[in-house]
Amino acid sequence: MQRTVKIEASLACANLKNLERDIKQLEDAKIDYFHFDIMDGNFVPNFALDFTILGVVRELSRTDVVCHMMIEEPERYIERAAAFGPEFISIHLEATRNVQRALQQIRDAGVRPGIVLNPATPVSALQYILDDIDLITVMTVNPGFAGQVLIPATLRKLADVRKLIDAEGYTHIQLEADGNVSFQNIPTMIQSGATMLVGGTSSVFSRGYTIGEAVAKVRELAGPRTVH
Ligand code: S6P
Ligand code: MG
Repeated sequence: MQRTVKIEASLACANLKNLERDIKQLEDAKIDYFHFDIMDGNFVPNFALDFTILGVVRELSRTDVVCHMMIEEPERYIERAAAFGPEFISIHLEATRNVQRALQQIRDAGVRPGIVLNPATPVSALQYILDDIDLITVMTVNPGFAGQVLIPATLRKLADVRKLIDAEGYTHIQLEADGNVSFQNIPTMIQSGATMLVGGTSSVFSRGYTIGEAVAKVRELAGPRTVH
């Protein structure tokens, strides 16, 4: 079996002064998704992109978007996010009390639901929501900031989530790694079963590479992987 790996560009790491140029270069590099971080200064101690910028991005490009909501009670903003037509909206398991209800809200809005786990959240938390999601994100750093160092235990966690997905037969669910997806970490992330990689300052927007060169390098490292 071959798993095709999709590559995302984390737009929070783009040069906002030259957003149009970066988007064009990402399109030329045939990036699979734009990863769009929304923060509330509460669930995480920071702010990132917002719906105004998402509107600009959607005007500039038809590239599919993964909307990563790092906000408390994300159900308050699901309709707003869905109005921009992203492919996925992913919410944090730690941020809502009624997880299935929030995921259903995403589905009802015509968007594919994703769940995100912070590094310390156990994999077992996924067991009863596999029917409700199309995407699982393992945060490989604590959310809130770009440019952090990967937490090593999260690589084991990726592999544990992969085992769960395969054992339960939910092979349509994508497995995303978010945080310090560096050229160095990519091979292990792929070996651990990731199918979507969020490229930020440590790969797609890495200094010393053009966007085109960086995406090509990520793609080469990620490759289509044959699973036996
Ligand atoms: C982190 C956020 C991420 C970052 C991305 C940055 O809170 O959800 O999507 O933007 O991980 O990448 P890097 O390579 O700087 O860690
Ligand atoms: Mg993110």
